[in-house]
Amino acid sequence: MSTGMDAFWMPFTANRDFKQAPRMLSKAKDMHYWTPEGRQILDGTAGLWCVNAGHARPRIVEAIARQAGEMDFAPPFQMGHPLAFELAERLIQLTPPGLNRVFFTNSGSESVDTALKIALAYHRVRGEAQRTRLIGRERGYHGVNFGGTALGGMGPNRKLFGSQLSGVDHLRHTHDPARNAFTKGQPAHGAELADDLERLVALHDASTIAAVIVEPMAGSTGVLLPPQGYLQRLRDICDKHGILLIFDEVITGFGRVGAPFAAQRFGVTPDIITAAKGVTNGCIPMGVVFVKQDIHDAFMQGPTAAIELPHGYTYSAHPMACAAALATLDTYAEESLLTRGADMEATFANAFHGLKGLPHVVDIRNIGMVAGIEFAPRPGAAPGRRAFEVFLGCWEEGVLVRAAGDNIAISPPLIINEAQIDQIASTLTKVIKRID
Ligand code: PXG
Ligand code: PLP
Repeated sequence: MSTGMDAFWMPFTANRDFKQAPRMLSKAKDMHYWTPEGRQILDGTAGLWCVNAGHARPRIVEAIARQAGEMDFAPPFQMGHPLAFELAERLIQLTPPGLNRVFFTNSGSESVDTALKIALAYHRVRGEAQRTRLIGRERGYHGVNFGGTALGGMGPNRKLFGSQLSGVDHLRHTHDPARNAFTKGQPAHGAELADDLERLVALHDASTIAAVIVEPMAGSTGVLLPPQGYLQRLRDICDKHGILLIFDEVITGFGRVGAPFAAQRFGVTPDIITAAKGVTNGCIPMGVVFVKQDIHDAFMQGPTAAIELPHGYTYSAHPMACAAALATLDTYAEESLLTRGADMEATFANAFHGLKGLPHVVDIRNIGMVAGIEFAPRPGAAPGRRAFEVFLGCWEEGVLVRAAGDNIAISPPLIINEAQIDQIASTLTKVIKRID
């Protein structure tokens, strides 16, 4: 018999387990969700790393409603609408110097594939068409489209999908608990792992390599911080060999690590930044690719009647998303949310590093308003079971956290107060103590 839940094939979900014991959300405001039965849940994940200003903020709600009545849609190809231009100008006030050209998409995955295509095309329009190789990193997540799947570094996300792109290589990941466990902020050890890029250059020759894409802080694989000096070393090697450096800031963008972008927090400027999620506070899908002006300008040659970049989406710069994003940026500015993660970092770090010593906890990591807690896998069980049980236990106790492999990630809306941080930490403590 149908349960009424059969038709929806849920994304990244254990469909059969979920449909046996659904976890449903039906309302949200500020720091909280509510279940259909009316149970209140504290949001420790900003939805899925995206609701950085908290839920249903009035300015954003009003902007979307107003825009829906004003103009629902405008074709983005060979036509324009004012909000798209206004939003691009506003966004480049937040980016590192030079990253002042903006391409709109509808998701992080689309931003990643767009950035990879721009990198390939950039080399080609400059007469270096042989630069086609793309480099990612183990334990990276770059979304689920073909480019992002190929460049990503999570085995289970790749193995079902064949050979994907050719000419892709990966740097080793930087997670090294043997040397760095329980570090607050950036770990001391591991900058030398950036030299993997020199090895790939030696192997393939720099003239074949188009770009390197990394998350400045890996989010989905458990909050992995860049070792001190690592990102700068990658930057230096890219510069030396004419390779573009792409930071995937889909999670780290818009305040998560205590600055508007991780590039600013870590003091390293890439050539391209991909973003999504927080640009609209999660409430309307939108992605963004920020490109250095000289990359953009390399395309602006030849006949002016020619389309310089044959790429774009039906919903690029969708008017509703632009309206939501402008109101989101206003809300971030009014409440200084894009730097609040830095102001609250010590409080946040102390709350979660306080879990050190609890059973099975083998590492704790933090920066800005994000923390990762790593558990030893249960011997003989599938990986990630303990973290998943902690997630379930917290859900039962009214707190939403996210399980990522053997890790729990905490990434609340940036409006969270101290009592709510304590509630997440004390709920985790209670739940961790009772799992085996
Ligand atoms: N790049 C990065 C760095 C991301 O974190 C994407 C690209 C893809 O974005 P879209 O909007 O296409 O989903 C992401 C998305 C998790 C989790 O469990 C993280 C993401 C998505 C789903 C789950 O941490 N990040
Ligand atoms: N498939 C077909 C048949 C289409 O006509 C289009 C867009 O017009 C697409 C895919 C791409 O859709 P989108 O622009 O929303 O990514």
